[in-house]
Amino acid sequence: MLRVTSAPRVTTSLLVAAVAGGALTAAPPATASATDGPQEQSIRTQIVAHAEIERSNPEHNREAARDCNFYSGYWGNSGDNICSKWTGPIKWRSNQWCADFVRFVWKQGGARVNGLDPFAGSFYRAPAGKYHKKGTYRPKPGDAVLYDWDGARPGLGNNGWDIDHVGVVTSYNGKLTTVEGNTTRTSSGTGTEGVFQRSRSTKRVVGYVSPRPR
Ligand SMILES: [Ca+2]
Ligand SMILES: [Ca+2]
Repeated sequence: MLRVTSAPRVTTSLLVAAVAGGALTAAPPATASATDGPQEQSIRTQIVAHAEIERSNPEHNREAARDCNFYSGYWGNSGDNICSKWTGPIKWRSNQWCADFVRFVWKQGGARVNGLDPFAGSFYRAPAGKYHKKGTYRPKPGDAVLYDWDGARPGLGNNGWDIDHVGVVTSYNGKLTTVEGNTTRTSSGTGTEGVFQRSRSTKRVVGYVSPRPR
């Protein structure tokens, strides 16, 4: 639905700019959204919507003891089968589950998930998405954001194995707003881990991965 209304808006603003400025060479802002087709825009909208659905779903949005969580259970082969908790037919499993959360939301949103696994670095390694190094790209809603917490500066390491955490971008204005799994409510790092909205600087960001349509 959003793509239907956003497309004419872009056209109108470009026309207004062209008429007012008399400069047909004036380019739109160099955001990658200008290159997204309706299908990509729709997937981004769906990914953000599903991230918010999960964040507000008390059946999914908190881990139990020993990192037991719904999302690792959903993928079936992630981590360890040591959990006794069930959500419907899904038996929870124990793992560090940030990537299991993001790939779940990508799948619900209609994005490709081939090659993604429980490691955050799989978003770099997998063919599912398109990687953009930080500084070369303006992040957009629905992107996966890749963090490297340690080291002098954030890096991919050996084929992405230095990446420590992944979340879903919901907005960007110089600072990131994200929805992430296996994180705490605030940067103080206290409380039960779960699915939370986070506000983050890009200081420890390595790069971003754009979803592709299935
Ligand atoms: Ca945890
Ligand atoms: Ca690291």
